[in-house]
Amino acid sequence: IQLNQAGFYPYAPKIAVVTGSNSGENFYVVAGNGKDTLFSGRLGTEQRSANSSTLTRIADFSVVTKEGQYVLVVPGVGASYSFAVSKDALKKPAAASLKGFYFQRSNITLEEKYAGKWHRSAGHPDDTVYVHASAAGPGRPAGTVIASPGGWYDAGDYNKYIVNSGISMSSLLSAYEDFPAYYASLRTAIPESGNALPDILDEAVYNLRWMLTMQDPADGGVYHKCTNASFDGMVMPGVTKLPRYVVQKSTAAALDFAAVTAQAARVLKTFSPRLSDSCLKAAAAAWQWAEKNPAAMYDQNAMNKQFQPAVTTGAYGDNDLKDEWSWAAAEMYITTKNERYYGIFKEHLKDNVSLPTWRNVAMQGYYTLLRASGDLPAVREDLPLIKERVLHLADGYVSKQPGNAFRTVMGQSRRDFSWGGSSVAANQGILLLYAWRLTNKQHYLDAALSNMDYLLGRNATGYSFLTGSGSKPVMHPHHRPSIADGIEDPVPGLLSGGPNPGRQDSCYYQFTEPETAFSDTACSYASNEIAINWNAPLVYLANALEALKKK
Ligand code: 9MR
Repeated sequence: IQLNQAGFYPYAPKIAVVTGSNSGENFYVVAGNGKDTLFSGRLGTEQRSANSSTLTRIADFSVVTKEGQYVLVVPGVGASYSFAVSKDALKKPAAASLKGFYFQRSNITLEEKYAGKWHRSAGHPDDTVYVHASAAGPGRPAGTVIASPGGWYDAGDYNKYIVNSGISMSSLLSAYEDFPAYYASLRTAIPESGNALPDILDEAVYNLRWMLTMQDPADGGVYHKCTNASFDGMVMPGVTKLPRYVVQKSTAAALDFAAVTAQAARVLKTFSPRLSDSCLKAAAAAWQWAEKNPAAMYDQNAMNKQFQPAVTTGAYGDNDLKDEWSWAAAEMYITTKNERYYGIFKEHLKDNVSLPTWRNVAMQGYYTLLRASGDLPAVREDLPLIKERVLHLADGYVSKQPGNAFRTVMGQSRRDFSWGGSSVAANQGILLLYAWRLTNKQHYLDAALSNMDYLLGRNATGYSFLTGSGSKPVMHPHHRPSIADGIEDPVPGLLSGGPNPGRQDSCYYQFTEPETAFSDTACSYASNEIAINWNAPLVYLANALEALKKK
């Protein structure tokens, strides 16, 4: 019996999915004491999932609004995990997903008072980083030592990648811009919690300061990543002392950097005028570099043929930069109001726009324009088209939801199950929340919540993909600290990638269909790694749902 293991808001849809062939007809929602039956209902008709051979029947108990701790019982099948109906059902996972970023911080000691049993010493200091031969320039020949400290580790590995930091920062800064009042009071027990900035911005600034070190002050270009030559072993952060490099400057890195620093400049303006100012200058310099170097693609294989040492860590290579131009132009425009940037955005309005991923970022710019455009004449004319594209995607999600065997938006296409599919679910949720903002129609909000249910257990694997949340959370993510720290529970608040039939890691998978190809093993980097660009949209989604819940 699969359901959101964290629980349900009193005034929200409540669905459990009974999987497998069974003869059950009725289900009962029973109070935690085992005695009081609050509700009994009939299971829906059996359905075969389009994404696996899983058979499902739906138990809809949305009418239960009384707060409490319950189990759902299906005679002949069994009982579900205990779950809550509570106005605070998602409060903990929402805060935990943001706290997850604190645990990814690279160069500081995670003290026990903030990190609990997962306290650890500082990881890679990155105070001595070599300019890789691929990144050599006039002021900085190969081998020049620079400092590039701080920032979050990307994922289960210990490298720091500008492209992936870009979309992750965008999701966090946008979360703040869309829900400032909510975040003003969200505290996650991080070292900066007492200062004037909301915690979500403190967390973002920690990574922002690292990003700023990745720009070459001589020309404004941005190194693609700060990395080992090859991945560290399964050890705690900072144990290995292998050389660290900044590698080739890339157009994608420059544009993503420009977009993030432009957004940060406006978000931080009142909190921290000097940092805001530095961000604005950095954004302009990166943009100019990109204009002069529009075809500096990051092609790791080609780079390795030319330069030593060979670099084999995450590539984040992308050779279609139309969407990066579109996004960066939108952020630059909204921050500076300089119409030249809007002109570039407008040139890209003819391009396709789709759900955001690290390599497909145009939608992030659409969101920013939707949020900020009210009184900008240049945007007004294009706003209907931007809205229509968002609503078109959202309507597609909502219309296919009833046919989905798990009644989630996630999984309407088999392709949703891919490397980091959990971020597909989270980003679909975000898109639906923008659709809700545009229309005030409740069904978009409910659909967004269905994907939160997916992430926390209502899926064909039965796992909650968020570490530390729910009765059956993933326990063995491909995450070096969680593997090496000797603590049974993985580091909390981290989102596993989820089912990925590509199974590029060749680890052991018990099931291999699109929605079941998941392996809760440390081996499985293709289905069970964690990553900042998956956590960040979860932060947005979970906290937005918290901010918008019916009180
Ligand atoms: O999320 C990335 C996915 O889209 C790619 O298909 C995959 C292979 O290139 O890489 C993923 O990103 C990984 C990165 O390269 C290195 N750090 C861990 C990331 C998550 O697995």
